[in-house]
Amino acid sequence: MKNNKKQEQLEQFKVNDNGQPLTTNQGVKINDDEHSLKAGERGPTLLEDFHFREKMTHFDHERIPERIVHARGTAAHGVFESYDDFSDITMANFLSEKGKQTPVFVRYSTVAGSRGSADSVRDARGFATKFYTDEGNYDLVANNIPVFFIQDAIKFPDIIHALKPEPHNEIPQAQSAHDTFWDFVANNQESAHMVMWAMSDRAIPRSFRMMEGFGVNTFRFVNAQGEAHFVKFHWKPVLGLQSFVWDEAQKIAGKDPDFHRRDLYDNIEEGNYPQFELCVQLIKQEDEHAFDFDVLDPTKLWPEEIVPLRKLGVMTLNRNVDNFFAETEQVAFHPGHVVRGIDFTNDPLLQGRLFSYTDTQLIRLGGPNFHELPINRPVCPFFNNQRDGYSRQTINTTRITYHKNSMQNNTPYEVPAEQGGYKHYEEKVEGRKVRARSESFKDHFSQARMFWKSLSPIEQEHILKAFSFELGKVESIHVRQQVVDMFANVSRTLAETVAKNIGVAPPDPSIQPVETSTISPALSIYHKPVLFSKSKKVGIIAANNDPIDSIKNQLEAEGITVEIISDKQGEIMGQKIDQTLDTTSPVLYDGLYIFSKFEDDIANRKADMFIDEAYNHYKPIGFENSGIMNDSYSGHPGIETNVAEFLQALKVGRHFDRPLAIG
Ligand code: HDE
Repeated sequence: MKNNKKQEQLEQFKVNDNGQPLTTNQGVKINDDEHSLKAGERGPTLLEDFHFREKMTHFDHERIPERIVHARGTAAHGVFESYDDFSDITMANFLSEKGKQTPVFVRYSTVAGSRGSADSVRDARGFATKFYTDEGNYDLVANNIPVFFIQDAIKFPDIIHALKPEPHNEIPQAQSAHDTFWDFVANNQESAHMVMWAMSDRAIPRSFRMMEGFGVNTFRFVNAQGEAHFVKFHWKPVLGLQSFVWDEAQKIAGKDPDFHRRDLYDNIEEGNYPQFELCVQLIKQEDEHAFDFDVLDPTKLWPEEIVPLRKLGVMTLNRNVDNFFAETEQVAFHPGHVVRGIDFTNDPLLQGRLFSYTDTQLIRLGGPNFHELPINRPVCPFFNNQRDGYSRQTINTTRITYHKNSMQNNTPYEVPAEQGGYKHYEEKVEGRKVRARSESFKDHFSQARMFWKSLSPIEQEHILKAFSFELGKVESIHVRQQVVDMFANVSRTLAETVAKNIGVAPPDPSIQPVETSTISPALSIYHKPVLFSKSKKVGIIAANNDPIDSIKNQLEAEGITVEIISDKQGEIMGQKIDQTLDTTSPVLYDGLYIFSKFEDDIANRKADMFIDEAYNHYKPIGFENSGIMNDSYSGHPGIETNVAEFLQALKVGRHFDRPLAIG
């Protein structure tokens, strides 16, 4: 990495205690860490035992409040490289030059679950990026779904209360399949569009490396001439989009609750660096009212076919954190952390977010000095008259703590806009003070229907199943009915099929879908499939003496991560067995390669289960010898008998046209 300013800065804070003596926090060497100080061997512990008190007090205070939303997350360092000089649209310095590199830190998350919840749940994913630019920190605090449940920030506590586990018994964890969430949906119909996304395959991504990111809110780009554009931000994964199937996602939650965290960590360690292209959609100021959606409405997206994407650069995540707490947990993002050239709009969700993020850091990180934590520090110098407060680290050495002054020649000084000072875009604003919502925000169903119509049949089927699953868990029959009636505005097929599956009346014939002619093929995850096998994971199931060498080598030569699975641990033909049929599960692999039968019948039954499950989840299965292969699968899509075809099937990913699959 050319630009490693952030890495250099973090180095100063790193401590390696390997080989060092044990001391107290005051630096006093400790001669016994096994026994508290007692009055006699069987006597009471003494208050003067400063070492015991310090150790226990620190332990008692190890936890900080988890994030109220997005508590479960994982993060990595990387670098962003600008494709060009984009000064025609923004003054943002990190976009001012072809090849300019800026260090970044990205935290991925789920929204609803608590810090220890499973990775693979059905939920939106957070995708927050901190750019440590030469002109200050810029945070792009994004999600993997381009729209949101609500239009006004004042409703955020309501949607989150409804989504989180129910208050009487704190059940269910990290799931929307319960009464209060769906009651909120039915009675707050602005949620329709995002609910369609949340029920789609987008909400169960295969990997953080294989999902898109969206800034959701509408921001502004401003160039040096003061010309502005409305802007929406997108991250496009180089690996394209991949998702779990729902049965698999639920099983992974038990078999490996850290699945996404592990996938990101392991791939970065392996050198399979995830990459994402940063793109923007731009709308000219004068075209603010030229579309059939309001550009300020966060429940609407701008179809790519209508407002094309412009590529700005590429981000590569190439370094894992050294310490989860210090970096991933203490990082503080804020959509209000912007740099020159990026500004806000009146999007009423964004306006409220601008308050919430600082407010939440104050309680979570314990005071106003969280910007001094190593992970949050800008890489450029920063000076102002803010002083003191909890955990202040800076030692300010001057007497001047106010502006204006003469004793320090009126420094730190204000910087004129022409010389790099941040100046807000001078938007003209007028209006009465009202608690109201614009008429232009009141169409809740057109884009929900556009999304539905833009998807492939298999994606639509997954949405039907997801609605049926979620509503099938809702106990209040009237809530089920309200939801079914609501989604008849989006699709009669959707509402009628779900009604049948969950045992409520079909929606009233008077409720008909809103007509919309817009279709956006780009919304389908199968629109532009990326075929790849590098960094996918294959399990080879083999018994004693199976000649696995050549297959293993061929797969590894393609950059595939291979694990050897057998009935017990040890070695096969000199190759280490990584897992047994008990320590792993087919849901943790992108494909299986099967060798011969085991001597033990129970092992064969377990191996059959592996095959069945991989079959049901549409995954490629290769085999050398049909010994334990369920014959009825032979010749089905993605069931292959040689490595070359298996590799091709692995590149494709899922084989949804399997006649017997029940995933
Ligand atoms: Fe957030 N959101 N949010 N949000 N959000 C937080 O800030 C909030 C919204 C997003 O990895 C909190 O530091 C309000 C949209 C991400 O650390 C909190 C509203 C989008 C993360 C907060 C929204 C997001 C957060 C909790 C509606 C997609 C995790 C902890 C007005 C663009 C960042 C924290 C990380 C976190 C408030 C809606 C993305 C409470 C009030 C829309 C990725 O401040």
